[in-house]
Amino acid sequence: PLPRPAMLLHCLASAVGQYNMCKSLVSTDEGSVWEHYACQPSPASMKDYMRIKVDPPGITCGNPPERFCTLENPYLCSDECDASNPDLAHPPQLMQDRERNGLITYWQTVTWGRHPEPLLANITMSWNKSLELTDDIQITFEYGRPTIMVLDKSMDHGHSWQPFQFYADDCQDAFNMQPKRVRDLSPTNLTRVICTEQYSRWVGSKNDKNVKFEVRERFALFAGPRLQNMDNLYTRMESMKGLRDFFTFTNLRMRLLRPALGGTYVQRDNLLKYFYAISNIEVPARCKCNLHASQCLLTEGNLQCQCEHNTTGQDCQKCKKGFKAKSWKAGSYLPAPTGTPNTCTIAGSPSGSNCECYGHSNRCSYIDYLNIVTCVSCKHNTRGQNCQHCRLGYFRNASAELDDENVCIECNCNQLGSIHDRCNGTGFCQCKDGAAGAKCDDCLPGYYWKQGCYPNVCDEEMLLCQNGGTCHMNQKCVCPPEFKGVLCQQSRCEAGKDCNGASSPRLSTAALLLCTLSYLLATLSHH
Ligand SMILES: *[C@@H]1O[C@H](CO)[C@@H](O)[C@H](O)[C@H]1NC(C)=O
Ligand SMILES: *[C@@H]1O[C@H](CO)[C@@H](O)[C@H](O)[C@H]1NC(C)=O
Ligand SMILES: *[C@@H]1O[C@H](CO)[C@@H](O)[C@H](O)[C@H]1NC(C)=O
Ligand SMILES: *[C@@H]1O[C@H](CO)[C@@H](O)[C@H](O)[C@H]1NC(C)=O
Ligand SMILES: *[C@@H]1O[C@H](CO)[C@@H](O)[C@H](O)[C@H]1NC(C)=O
Ligand SMILES: *[C@@H]1O[C@H](CO)[C@@H](O)[C@H](O)[C@H]1NC(C)=O
Ligand SMILES: [Ca+2]
Repeated sequence: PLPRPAMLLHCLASAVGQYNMCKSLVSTDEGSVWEHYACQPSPASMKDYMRIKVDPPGITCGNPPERFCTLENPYLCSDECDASNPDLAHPPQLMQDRERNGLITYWQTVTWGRHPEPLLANITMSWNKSLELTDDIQITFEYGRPTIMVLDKSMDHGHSWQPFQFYADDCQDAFNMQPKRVRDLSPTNLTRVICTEQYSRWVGSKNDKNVKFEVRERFALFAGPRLQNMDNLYTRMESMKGLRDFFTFTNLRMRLLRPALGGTYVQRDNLLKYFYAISNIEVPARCKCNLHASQCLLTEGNLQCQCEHNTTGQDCQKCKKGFKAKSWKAGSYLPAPTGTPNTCTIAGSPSGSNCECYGHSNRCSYIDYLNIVTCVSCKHNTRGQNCQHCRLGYFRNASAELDDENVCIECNCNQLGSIHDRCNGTGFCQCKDGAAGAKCDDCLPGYYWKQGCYPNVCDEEMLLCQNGGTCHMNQKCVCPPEFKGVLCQQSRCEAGKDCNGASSPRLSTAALLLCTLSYLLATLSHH
């Protein structure tokens, strides 16, 4: 064991600036307390976790068995690929196996028998997890590297893809791009997608088998040639737009567009020497955990960050339930060497000067004349200094916590039946006279609904229509011709009143007689 001071030094050296610890117990005057730091998992060989798919179907050699030869030995076509014989098969998984005893194992395609049709193959690698490159991607080709290929990446599980790097023995000819090397890049354009000729020219199949995507050389632009100044890189990761994303991916895809040709043109008389063969794909990367985890483990077949700081999600990309006092934030590499954890804090915990918005706002503003800090633009139908109330017209969802997006439910009061669109704490609206129900969309007994509740005009019990009238939908009595009135209670012709002629001609004749008679009487008495 190391002597104590040396051990301490050793621990410090490995802890500082590595972001490999999420927390540690430190002793203070008030006793031991946890300190929290920005943290990230260590780099790992991600080929162990990748799922490989090759396209098109039938591109892998050996079904049916076929012979092939090599560029360096073009007239000795005695090698055989046979999918049904384990010793002669070259299935895709040999691109990610762990080779033992120096025995090289490789995936191999069919030969270019269909020339001049291009020999195309896609290799798609999926992780179902956001990863961040930590060193060069390295693809090892046996029997020569392709003369044209593209490396693509996806950051959204294969929904969208973008080129990562182009490779060709002649960039201008293949992609109409100027050939570049990573060393042509400067800190300002290091995320530029380039075409490189470095890995595609014929140098003999044994001399250089590797095609690289240069991560180290790009890091070195900030961290120095031996990556001795990683702090500077991490500082740039925080400040330079797109830098972190450039190294982030969930899937990679190699599009092999033309095989090795041996430094010359395609020789049609011997197409059995043209094919692709890959013995290894190295993808050194770490799980992207947004600086909230130092471990990333395989759970149920998928990589999963072991989230700290009260975060959760595959990439620790959100706050745990009940810890949404503030909006989620990724941890930060700054300030070096331990960074800022940006911990999710418990909802409802006293926060001092720290303004809580329960995750419904990510902006606070200081109101000078009230001397308070208040949340701005509360979302999810909340309102209040801490977005802790529901907006008018909404009520609190009793089964949701204050930091839940569903915390406020619309009152949904019936516009015609209710006085206004607000409701009480359990969602009951305030009803107009005669209206009923939580939303005021019903009527009390004795009322009928017609764009609101109105008292019944007639019914079958208390407000019976009379004289043979019938009650129509509680709204009116339909009366026989001789009667009128709300309940048909009134005869159309009562004594002493003028009767409507049309309805009863016999009566009106009598009335006329009566009138004539009284006129005569009046005339007689006058004389
Ligand atoms: C390879 O992938 C690209 C992009 O999805 C697609 O256009 C192309 O057809 C694929 N090639 C093969 C051989 O499957
Ligand atoms: C991808 O990972 C997520 C989260 O771990 C999981 O729910 C999902 O089933 C995985 N998908 C596949 C295809 O494995
Ligand atoms: C990157 O910038 C450097 C210097 O600013 C320039 O010389 C170089 O051509 C640029 N590279 C690319 C690929 O644009
Ligand atoms: C997460 O929440 C638990 C429970 O309240 C608490 O004990 C722990 O200290 C929190 N972790 C951090 C990093 O704040
Ligand atoms: C109330 O909140 C719970 C928990 O989030 C949610 O499942 C439910 O849908 C919410 N109710 C309404 C009516 O939104
Ligand atoms: C809301 O109003 C209903 C009906 O008047 C009542 O039963 C309920 O208790 C009220 N809820 C609250 C929280 O006041
Ligand atoms: Ca292998």
